[in-house]
Amino acid sequence: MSRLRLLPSLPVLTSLTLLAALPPAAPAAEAAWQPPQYRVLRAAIAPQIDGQLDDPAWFAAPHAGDFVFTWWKQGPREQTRAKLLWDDEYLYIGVICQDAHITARHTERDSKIPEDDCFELMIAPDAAKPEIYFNIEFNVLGGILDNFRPNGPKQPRAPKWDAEGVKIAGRYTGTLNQDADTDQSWQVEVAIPWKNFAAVMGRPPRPGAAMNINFNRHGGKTNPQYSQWSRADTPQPSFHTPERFGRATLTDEPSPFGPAR
Ligand SMILES: [Ca+2]
Ligand SMILES: [Ca+2]
Repeated sequence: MSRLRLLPSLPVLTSLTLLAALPPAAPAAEAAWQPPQYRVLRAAIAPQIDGQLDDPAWFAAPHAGDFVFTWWKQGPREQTRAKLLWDDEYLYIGVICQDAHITARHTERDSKIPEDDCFELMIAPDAAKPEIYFNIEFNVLGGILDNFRPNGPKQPRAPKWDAEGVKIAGRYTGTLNQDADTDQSWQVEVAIPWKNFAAVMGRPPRPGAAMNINFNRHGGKTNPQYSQWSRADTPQPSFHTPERFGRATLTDEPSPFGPAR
């Protein structure tokens, strides 16, 4: 299989004339900024990775809250519902994306996933080392682009980093790549083995482990909005702002139930 040249997220973002320079956020808004928080429940029964978010563990897990449109200029703000779960082997992501025009064409690893409607997890697995982070982007077809930044956003990413053993499945309600009609949503279910983060964190993680994370979306061809869980602080679109990631804590609270008492 041929391998396409990697395209970092930043040049893709900044090349879009739609998102020209915006003034920085107002000082008052900046002073009030607090990182969003998420308590990651432990999956009592591992979800089946089939793109259906109907597993009992997902049912009982809260979503992370509304996404923000940090660099919004115009167009509908399509929302996202994102959840995390964990167990000894995996970090699980369940996401539903509101989307009137679903774009998804790329399936080859590390291909131009950001051109599609895609969802991105950014994770600094050890909150004590916030500059060391990974980003894993995926679309509804299961296409993945992933990278490792061992020395922060201003230094080069690792030459090659592919998360191994990732399980992913997606579903959608609507049509793909047919923007004359109106779609409803797409959803993806992902399991990422913790062992991929072994360079940064012990394995397996323990309850109470603190991580810095963010979720981001690219909106695809039509209405190509950028949205994210935790608001970046850059005037130009950039998701590589680890100092602005939200906070996640692994809990030992089981989902949906612990043992009967
Ligand atoms: Ca499932
Ligand atoms: Ca879209």
